[in-house]
Amino acid sequence: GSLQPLNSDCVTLTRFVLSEQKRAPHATGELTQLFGTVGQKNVQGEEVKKLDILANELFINMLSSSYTVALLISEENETVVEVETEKRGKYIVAFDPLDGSSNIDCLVSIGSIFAIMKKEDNSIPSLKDALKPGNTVVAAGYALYGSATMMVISLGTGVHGFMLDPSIGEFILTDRNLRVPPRGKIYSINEGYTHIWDDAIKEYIQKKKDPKQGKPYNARYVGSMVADVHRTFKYGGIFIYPATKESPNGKLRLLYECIPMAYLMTQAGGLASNGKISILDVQPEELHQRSPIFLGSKEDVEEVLEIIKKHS
Ligand code: AHM
Ligand code: MG
Repeated sequence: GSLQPLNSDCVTLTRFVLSEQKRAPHATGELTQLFGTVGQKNVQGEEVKKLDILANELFINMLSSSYTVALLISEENETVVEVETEKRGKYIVAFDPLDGSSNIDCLVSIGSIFAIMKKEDNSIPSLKDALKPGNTVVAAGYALYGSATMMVISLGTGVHGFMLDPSIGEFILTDRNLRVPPRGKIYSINEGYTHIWDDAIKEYIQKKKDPKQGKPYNARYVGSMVADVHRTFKYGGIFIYPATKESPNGKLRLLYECIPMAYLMTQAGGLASNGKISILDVQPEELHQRSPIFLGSKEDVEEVLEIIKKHS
């Protein structure tokens, strides 16, 4: 067969972040340097580790040695991880190194999620620096390990998607300025918990299935937040992980699951609420705090919020 001509001008992730840096008037290059660490691989395979532990070690090692980070918050670490003084930079990174743990063993899509914040002063990094609301995020993103590997990021100027080309080991810009459709036809929630939902959630999901109230929505639920949120970006609709009678704050974690996704969804023209206020306005009080989340197409989220208001 004929060889595909080599594209000598494709926008790699590194190239994209560099050009974003040029657009920022006071940029020092440190954030760019931080992104530079994501493309590099370093799996030495000394011993077989659980994939999520391995992913966590990779995140911590690569971020700490980027000389850009002061403090790390990981789903896998009970307390904050302080970067040693000599390697310390000005950013704070909250991440879930490998989300969707129940899908690892059966090879269903999983992902990594992160948010980047800036440390305001030169004080020794501490817990209070970690408890920052979503409206202080400077960049966020996720990697989805699906039928292809994709990175979706925002540095505050829209949401952009990059597909990994394994033949050259680069993430190539494939989805510039991703916008979530204003309304979708999909609801995504774990319906096995119907018996412990609030009446508002029951009413909303019932409505989405009732042909008398419009064309019924499709149900889609992978059980990996990154996959469910990525589908919502591409096709529209709503992703819900509500509070229930058993877990009054839902399941998903505010700092490294809800906030990064809320930041991205807002940047893409959608909404992300905890049922009362924007996820980005919630003041975190604990490192591993949970939050209910309603995220997706603007009109779909508004619709469920109306029903919640009516029931409250
Ligand atoms: P994890 O951090 O243990 O992987 O849990 C988070 C995952 C999310 O990816 C997903 O949205 C949710 O848990 C699914 O939970 P459930 O199985 O209760 O529906
Ligand atoms: Mg998780």
